[in-house]
Amino acid sequence: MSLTDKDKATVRALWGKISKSADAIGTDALNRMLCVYPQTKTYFSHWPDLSAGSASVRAHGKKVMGGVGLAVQNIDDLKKGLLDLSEKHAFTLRVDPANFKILSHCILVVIASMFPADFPPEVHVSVDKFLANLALALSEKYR
Ligand code: HNI
Repeated sequence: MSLTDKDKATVRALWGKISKSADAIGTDALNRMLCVYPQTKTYFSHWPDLSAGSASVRAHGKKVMGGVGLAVQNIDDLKKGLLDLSEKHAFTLRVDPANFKILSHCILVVIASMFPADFPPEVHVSVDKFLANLALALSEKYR
């Protein structure tokens, strides 16, 4: 499960190609999470509008992808790099960590659909491992 040097190089290279579209990826991934897994809406009941592409969804998509960018920067030590974010989700936001896998999956689907030419199976496997490790690192403070 741990990332090899090849996985890390693959994720960094892909991020270099897609990070300029991070806001759009984040918005689409959140739209999908809220639509396909409506139980996740409970965490955002304070937003004025949870519908697809709303200002709240766009603003939050940007924040989430900022977190993914932080993870790429800290790919050599995700647990350390995401510790503050993990603490916030565990103790302030109280998000069930099962949801990290759900959003990670949505991000994977969006990257695959927006960048099909950059997403052959060998990239898919490295990105899947990266997102699984990101979800695990976000869960760190829960234990
Ligand atoms: Ni998450 C806030 C990153 C998954 C619910 N989240 C943030 C912030 C970042 C972030 C960054 C802003 C923190 C701050 O203000 O200091 N979240 C991430 C990342 C993932 C993730 C990188 C996984 C890929 N968050 C989730 C999931 C849920 C979630 C799966 C719930 C289903 N996050 C929240 C909520 C907030 C939040 C709720 C506060 C939002 C607000 O508007 O109040």
